[in-house]
Amino acid sequence: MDFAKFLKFGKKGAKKVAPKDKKKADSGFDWPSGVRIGIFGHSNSGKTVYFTVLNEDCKVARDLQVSVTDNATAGELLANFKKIWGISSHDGPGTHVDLQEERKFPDLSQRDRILQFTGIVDKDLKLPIVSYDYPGKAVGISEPSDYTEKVIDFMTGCDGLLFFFDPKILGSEITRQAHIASFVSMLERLAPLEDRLPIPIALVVTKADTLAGFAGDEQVVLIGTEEEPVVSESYEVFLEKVLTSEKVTRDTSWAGTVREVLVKTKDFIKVVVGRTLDFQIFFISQTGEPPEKIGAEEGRSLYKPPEKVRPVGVRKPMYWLIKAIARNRSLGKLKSFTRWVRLLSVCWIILVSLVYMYHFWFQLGRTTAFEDNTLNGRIASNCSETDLNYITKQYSRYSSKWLVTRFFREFSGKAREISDKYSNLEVGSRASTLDKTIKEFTSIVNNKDLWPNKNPTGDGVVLLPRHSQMEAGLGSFQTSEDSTSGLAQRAGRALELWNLLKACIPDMADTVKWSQLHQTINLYLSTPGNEINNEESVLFDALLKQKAEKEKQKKTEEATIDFQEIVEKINGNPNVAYRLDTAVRDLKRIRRQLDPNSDEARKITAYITDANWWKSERSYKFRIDNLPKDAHIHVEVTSESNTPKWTLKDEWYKGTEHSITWSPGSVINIALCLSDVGQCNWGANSSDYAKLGGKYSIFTMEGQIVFSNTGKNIQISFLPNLHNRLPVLED
Ligand SMILES: Nc1nc2c(ncn2[C@@H]2O[C@H](COP(=O)(O)OP(=O)(O)OP(=O)(O)O)[C@@H](O)[C@H]2O)c(=O)[nH]1
Ligand SMILES: [Mg+2]
Repeated sequence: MDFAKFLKFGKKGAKKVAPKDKKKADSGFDWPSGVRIGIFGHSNSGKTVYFTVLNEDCKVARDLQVSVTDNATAGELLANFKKIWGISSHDGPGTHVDLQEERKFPDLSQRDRILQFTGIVDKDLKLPIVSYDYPGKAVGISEPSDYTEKVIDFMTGCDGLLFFFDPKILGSEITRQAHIASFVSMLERLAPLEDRLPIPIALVVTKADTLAGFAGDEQVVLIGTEEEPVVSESYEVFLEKVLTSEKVTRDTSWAGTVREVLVKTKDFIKVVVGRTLDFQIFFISQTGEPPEKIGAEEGRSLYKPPEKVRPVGVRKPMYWLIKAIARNRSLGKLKSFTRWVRLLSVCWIILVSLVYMYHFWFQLGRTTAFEDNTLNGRIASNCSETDLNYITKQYSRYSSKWLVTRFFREFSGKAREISDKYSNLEVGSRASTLDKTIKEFTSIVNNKDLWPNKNPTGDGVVLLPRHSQMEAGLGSFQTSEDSTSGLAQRAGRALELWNLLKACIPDMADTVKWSQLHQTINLYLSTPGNEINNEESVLFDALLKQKAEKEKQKKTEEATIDFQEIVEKINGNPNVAYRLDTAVRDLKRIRRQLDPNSDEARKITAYITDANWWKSERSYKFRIDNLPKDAHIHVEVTSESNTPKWTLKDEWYKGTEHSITWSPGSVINIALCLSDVGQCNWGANSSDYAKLGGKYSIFTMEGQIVFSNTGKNIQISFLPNLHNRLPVLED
């Protein structure tokens, strides 16, 4: 992007046109590109002489140099120079001689001329300048000419203006008013009344050599640097301050002249002061000395240039104007830049606001509104799974939106947390639904009256609505859950046990079926990774118990007297070692005497199989029901010959559930720590210690354990109860 062009955008009025485009103004006049300097002066005000003398004066100056860039301008200036200085040239064969002839001022301009030159200020600031000399009567209000429109067009597109004022009209009230009025009306085209004047403007009083008290260079610039602020004041303040300045009061005659000029140009000064800081008043003389009057023609006297033309102050107005224009341009660029920055800032604020509004009102607002509408005044835990699922999805969708993940990351994170919480509630609610269904199953198992009846006309059982409902409840977890999820697996286990129970009911005497149920429960308990919760353990216990009751019922119908005695002896002995070892040994001996295909032999085999289950290394789940206040325990299982190393680095508290891996003969070491966690060194420095030994030490862990040194005790339950799982001999 062209940065310069970018900055120029936004200039006002005539200045809005970039230099390149200034060639062709709206009115259709063609003007060359460059910094446009307008000299607004009526006929005889000294414009043509000014351009000529300025060109000569700049040739030896340092502060301002002009270098004419086109031949037409150079030719015009040379011709006028020769006239004023009285030089003519004679070209003979091989010779070129300058001759002195009579000096005279150029005639009043009859046609216009565009003047182009490069202005070099203080040797470093170089600007292409375009100026314009024209017949002065074109700007007279009363005498419009062919050039009037063109001159106005040039002036209104100028970068700086000099108002040439001929002091000879000071005495003529009407002419003076007319001249000032035409300049003021031109200024109003530049900037409507009251508006800031956008370009530097100077009043140049020409022919100052004719003014009383004018003594030369010191009086050229009226407003000294220290008085510059007065141009922002009202006319009255301006007048008073200028007239009381040391520079003016130094010479009373000069003070009088200045007062007269300022008073008589009041209408012009009033228009300018207060509207621009770029205002100055110059007094210049192109000739230096008053020219000698040689005659008169219509409306003016005729003069002859003095013998020595010594211009006074002619460079000053041009120097001041070029500098002010350059300063304004850099300020203008800065202003454009500021304007752009402001515009961009506003756009940015609007854009950011829109993004925020879209996010907060639409994206977030819609999500929270969905939540509010769905909850409808209820607390989340009272909502249905469908509702919870709906809210979870809304928050999850919101958290992954493009805008949210990029610009509102914190909101995205929070929404994900909320979504997870609703999702957990949903899972929690499903888990509690499943728990309720399993409890229903347990209560059916515990009350035989609630069992399904045997189908009188065929196989299987007749389900009551309660059974079908429970069965469908369990089945729903199989279809709606991920089959690997804990809930789906728990429901699957319960459903399988329900089916096994249904298979048992038609023939209560079928011990194989009951054994299958028993084995299945044991398999569930011993499979690592199975998450058996409390409700499920209770169900297992209930099912194991039911089997024993069925056996008792069969006793009167089928058992032989001897076998019945053995059954009572074995099942009636609560000693673990007896049930798992002694009874097995005795039964094996009895079985040898029986017919291997007999019912009794089959029952004994089933007992031995159940008893053997305890012989392998297995994982057992338990819950710590009670501990002394603030206490925790460490548990380590070792072989009989080893002492615990307490390297598990895990402490267990009241109410928590854990598992240990145990095989017959293993020692269970329990360290009880009554005080701070850190001091016990993971059990090595415990408050008390219990070593549970013996072949079936795990059974001694069930129930109350008393610590001998401190007298404290703890309470542990296995899930499900170990004693209930001891093998039972069917009768
Ligand atoms: N006293 C005095 N008279 C001057 C000076 N410069 C010019 N004049 C007189 O003013 C007359 C007009 O000067 P010009 O430069 O031709 O005036 P102009 O503004 O070009 O007039 P138009 O071409 O009609 O617009 C000259 O003929 C001189 O008589 C000056 O420095 N001092
Ligand atoms: Mg002229």
